[in-house]
Amino acid sequence: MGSSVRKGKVVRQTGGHPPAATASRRQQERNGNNTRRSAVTEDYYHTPQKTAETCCSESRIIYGSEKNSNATARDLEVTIQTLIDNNNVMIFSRSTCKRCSKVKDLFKSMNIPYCSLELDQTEDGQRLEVVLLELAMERSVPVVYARQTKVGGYERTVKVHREIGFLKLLEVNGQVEEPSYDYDLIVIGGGSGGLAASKEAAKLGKKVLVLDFVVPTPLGTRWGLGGTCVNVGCIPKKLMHQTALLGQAIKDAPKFGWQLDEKVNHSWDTMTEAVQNYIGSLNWGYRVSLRENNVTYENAYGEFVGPHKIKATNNKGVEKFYTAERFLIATGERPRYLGIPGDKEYCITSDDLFSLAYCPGKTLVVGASYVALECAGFLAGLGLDVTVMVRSILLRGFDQDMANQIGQHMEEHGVKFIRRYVPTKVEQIKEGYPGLLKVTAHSAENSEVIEGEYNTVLLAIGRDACTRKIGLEEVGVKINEKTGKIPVNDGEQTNVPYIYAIGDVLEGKMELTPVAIHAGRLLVRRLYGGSRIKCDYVNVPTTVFTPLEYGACGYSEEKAIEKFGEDNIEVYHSYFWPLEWTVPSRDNNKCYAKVICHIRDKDRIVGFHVLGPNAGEITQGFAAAIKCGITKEQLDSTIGIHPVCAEIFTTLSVTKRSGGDILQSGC
Ligand code: FAD
Ligand code: NA7
Repeated sequence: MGSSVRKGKVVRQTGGHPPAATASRRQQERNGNNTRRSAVTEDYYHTPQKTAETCCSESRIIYGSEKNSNATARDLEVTIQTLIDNNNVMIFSRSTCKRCSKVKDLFKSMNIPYCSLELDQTEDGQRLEVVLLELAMERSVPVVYARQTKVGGYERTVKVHREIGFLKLLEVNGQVEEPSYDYDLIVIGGGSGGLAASKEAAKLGKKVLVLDFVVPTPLGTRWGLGGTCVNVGCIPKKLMHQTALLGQAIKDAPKFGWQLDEKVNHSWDTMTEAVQNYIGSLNWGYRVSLRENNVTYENAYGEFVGPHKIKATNNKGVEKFYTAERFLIATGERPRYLGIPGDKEYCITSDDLFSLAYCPGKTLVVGASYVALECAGFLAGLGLDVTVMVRSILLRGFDQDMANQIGQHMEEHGVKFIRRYVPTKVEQIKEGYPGLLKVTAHSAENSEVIEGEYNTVLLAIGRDACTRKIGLEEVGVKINEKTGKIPVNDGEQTNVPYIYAIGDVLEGKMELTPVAIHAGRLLVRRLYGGSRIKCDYVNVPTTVFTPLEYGACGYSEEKAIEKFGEDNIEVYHSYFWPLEWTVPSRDNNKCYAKVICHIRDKDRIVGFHVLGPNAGEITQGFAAAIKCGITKEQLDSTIGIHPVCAEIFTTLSVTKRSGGDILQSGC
């Protein structure tokens, strides 16, 4: 389980002696000389533990990126030369060629690591082969290089093996070079996923480096270690949601006998200071825990500069270079901007909101997904004048029945909605904290134009994966060019086998903190702990912290219909009235419970949805039951807890299809 990396170049004595650092290397280690270390690790070798196939795919993908598919002959030459330069033994091969297989078997039998490129499985492989054969002056594959020198084809390789021996050929001063990296694992991004994975890897005895760097927002906001969730996501969001809930509780309190003699006011400054202080303690805690787990942390921006090699640039512009056997991309996402005049100059995003030095005042929230509605919800809950500008629908991707009920509830509680409009211009009318902004917006349906004045404009129109400026093209990691997201296999491995990705950068996965953490830990346990357990991205529960909270797990009604067919699903539903809401006469028939059952699969519950207080707390437990495959019958036979909101799920009897009455008037 121990670390397989040595600092810098390491050699193995011929004759199978254990690894030993060279004298100069040992000296470097004693001196802690980083500059020397990066110079030494200019050399790059594949690890001997890896199979030849792994090496082969690495090389293949180095070449086969989309960027190179229109490669010129010169590009192809560079690709070939890079592979030769970067590998102690490089075999150009075809997967179907028997002589190629024999050559690879020969190296395997000698336990000599090699890298092979399977030209028949490589994009542009045919063209590559033509250029290679010309360069090497050979007639066919295999073509073998050792220590950057051509050995030749099959016959010549066998001859060298018999007459000289490859161990001899690869020997330097009586020693055979072995691959060496600065780290076993370098994690780029110290957010939810990256921190969890790095600590887990270190616990399993690996040498780990985490790079975390926050590029400031256009308005200059930056924050500490921990990523989005801690600094500008889940944590401050939930605390501000709680602030709004307390405001509601204060309104309810007189009905329960509390005599609030003075007018109750809210202080934005006190709230943000308290929230930021708590975040500061978490930032500190993360640093301590990295240190305690022997994870090296650098506050530096990571960027691939070559195979197995990364550049780390700190905020003073100082660059360092590190190598690792494996890499984990966990760089997350950042808010998107509209690309209209005035957006970056005058608008804020969620990255700015939670530490805003002044109360935002009258606010326009642009966007209609959960970040937008949550922010709009708590700002309104603080008593601010809030408008949401919606391009199309609310909460795209979520159950629309639930989304519309959330919108209706927000509207009834003072949030204004401008539907089917998109902003086209933001101008400053008055400077200040907050100042005054004029927003021009166009109808998404016709040519109508509207204008409005707001103190603050909050953009929540989606987030872009941080993948376009981290040198992925240098190592051939493919991204979805449209979304910037990274496709991975079911083991979170990118198309470059030594590079993995987790969290919000992943294509087609839920962007949630526990997902990033879970995937990161499981990945590391598979890589270093002998585990085979993969992350199950199905039935991940989630909660939207709008004023009326929404918890969900499994399929939305629309998706269930699409997947199983309308006739094959049964939807059971009901409104409910939380006991706590009865005395203050709050919203009867706003809280709502719904389960979606797959009729042909024993009425298995495939969708769970709840609107009401503590929706997240409710959903968490039911998510475990859904993971275990709970059926409607089992749910019905579960005895409820009285008087709580969640008990409604044990008594759902009205199907949506029946149109039966679901209104509630008491407990
Ligand atoms: P992040 O946590 O984003 O971490 C990535 C880190 O990498 C960042 O620190 C970034 O600065 C750094 N980085 C980027 N590029 C580089 C580089 N080249 N070199 C070094 N460092 C780099 N999820 C929930 O589960 N529940 C919620 O209630 C919830 N609420 C949210 C509310 C908001 C407003 C937002 C924006 C998100 C919310 N999320 C929530 C989502 C959650 O925050 C993310 O899913 C989670 O943080 C993703 O973790 P990650 O490790 O992929 O990335
Ligand atoms: P989402 O889920 O990507 O939603 C973006 C929202 O913004 C959605 O309502 C979009 O409307 C709207 N949008 C997108 N572009 C525009 C423009 N140009 N003008 C107006 N409205 C626009 O983003 P979120 O920020 O809520 O959440 C992203 C992730 O962050 C989430 O998964 C969490 O992990 C955290 P549309 O429906 O496309 O018409």
